Amino acid sequence: MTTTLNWWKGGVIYQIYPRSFMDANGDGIGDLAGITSKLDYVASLGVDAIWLSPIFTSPMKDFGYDVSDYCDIDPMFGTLADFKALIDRAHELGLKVMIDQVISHSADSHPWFEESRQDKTNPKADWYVWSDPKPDGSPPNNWLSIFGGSAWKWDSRRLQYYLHNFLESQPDFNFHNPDVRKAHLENMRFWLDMGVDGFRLDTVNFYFHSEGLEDNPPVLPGEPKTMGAPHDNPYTYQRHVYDLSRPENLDFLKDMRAMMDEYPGTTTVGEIGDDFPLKRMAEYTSGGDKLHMAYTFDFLNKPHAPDYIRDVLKNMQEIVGDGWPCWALSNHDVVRSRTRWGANEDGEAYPLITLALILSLRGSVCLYQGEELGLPEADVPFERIQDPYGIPLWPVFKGRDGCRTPMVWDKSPLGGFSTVEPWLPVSKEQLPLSVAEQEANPDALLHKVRKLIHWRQQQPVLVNGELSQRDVDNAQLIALVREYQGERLLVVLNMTGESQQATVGNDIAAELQGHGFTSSLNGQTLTLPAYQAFFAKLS
Ligand code: TEU
Ligand code: CA
Repeated sequence: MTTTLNWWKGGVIYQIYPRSFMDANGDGIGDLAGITSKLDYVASLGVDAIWLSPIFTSPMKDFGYDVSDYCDIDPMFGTLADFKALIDRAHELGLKVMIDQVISHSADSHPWFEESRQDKTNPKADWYVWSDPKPDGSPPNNWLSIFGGSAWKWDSRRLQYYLHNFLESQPDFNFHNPDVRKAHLENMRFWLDMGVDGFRLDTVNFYFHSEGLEDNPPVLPGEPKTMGAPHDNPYTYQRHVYDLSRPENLDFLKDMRAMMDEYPGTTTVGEIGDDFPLKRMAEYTSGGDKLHMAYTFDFLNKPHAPDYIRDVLKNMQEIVGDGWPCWALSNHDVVRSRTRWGANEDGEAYPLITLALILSLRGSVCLYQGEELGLPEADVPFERIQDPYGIPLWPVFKGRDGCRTPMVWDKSPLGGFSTVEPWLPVSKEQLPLSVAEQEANPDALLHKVRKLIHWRQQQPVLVNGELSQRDVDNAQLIALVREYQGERLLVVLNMTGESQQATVGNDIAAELQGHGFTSSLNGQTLTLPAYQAFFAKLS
């Protein structure tokens, strides 16, 4: 575990989805006291920080990504005192605490929006994005909501439309208004003063819209649809030129960074969904005066073919420059990686080699709760679906509930998560992979993940180093060179189910041990059994 101010650089962040981590008060929904009770477990993984998905007061239409009070805890999760207790315990264990700021939009029940929608002249009239209809009554332009339909919702009081990039109940703020920007920064300061160590910034490139409200152009035939949304979603048919990633955002991020810098050792990681995500990541994380890190959907929605991985890394090297990525294979929005990437792979070995991949890249890493157990996506029956994104698109897109089911702590029917039937069903298929089962089995994945993370944290070159790719004579293998303060380290990964061989060159100085993978090197010929990795110091 690093204790420097730059702990986040190359750090491992464990993402907790609070509703589904641990229920301490027996109402079927996870809470802060539950999280605190499991922090020893999280710390035992060797991670640097936790990121909590939203815990703030909310009508929970989007399960907390719709905030109605930015400076309080939702009673469902506990109180401010519970949160202080959580921070204290985390800090005792050497864990940093990051919280999720959802400032691009609020809940429609936020008092600011309730005031804003009253009329066109109230003090908050300009805090959200309002527009008159076209003469024929239709919405001002062709902007779409990611969650379906037009991004504009008619308000019968103001006789105007308001903008919502997500649910109708998530109106978008007007960031062109300086009071809005100031209010959000003040709210963030509230949490910094309380002792949080950083923020995950929801939809960080959605803050500003173009005030001209121009129509977005279509994605032309043959052009890639690179937006981080399922491809059956018409949102991906547009180039998002005017509704997001506007140039004004850079100045706001600079203001935010200036505030963060008043709190040494704190950090930010932005979520970027964009037509050109890496370009945006470069823009937002370079120069040390905006975001600290950002993540894109590169490994969150695509297949894992070696060519694809090489391409992402090549683009990253060429485009991102001194910016700093945060890699994730899974989170609360996408199908769990074991299922999405590894459906036909070995369910035990595959999660470990994919983790080894992101732990070997230049950047930081997010590990989503349950990934350390190799959990597959849960199959949630239609009657139990909660996600408002999943219901209209069912069954082609089943929404995000399958990765949000309760954490499995033991193999009892409710997984040790709660004493009552939880808000989403516990996955029976996941029970044999519970924490208790794996703790008791020395060969289980959980122990291997722990070993790998602890080992990686002891390798300054893997934590901090620059990255280049090495050509080897076997296209099935991913071969990387990391370099830091004159030291060079070679990483070769076999993500396939078959043994692979390659010639690795004559500059290997010493093979590294202790990570838990096996391989054999004979002269310059490396043999990697299925799903194994090789790490060596180069001369
Ligand atoms: O996600 C933004 C976002 O782009 C996602 O909607 C993504 O495209 C989709 O989930 C992929 O399936 C953030 C949060 O992570 C998400 O949980 C929220 O619902 C959303 O913002 C609105 O706040
Ligand atoms: Ca509870």
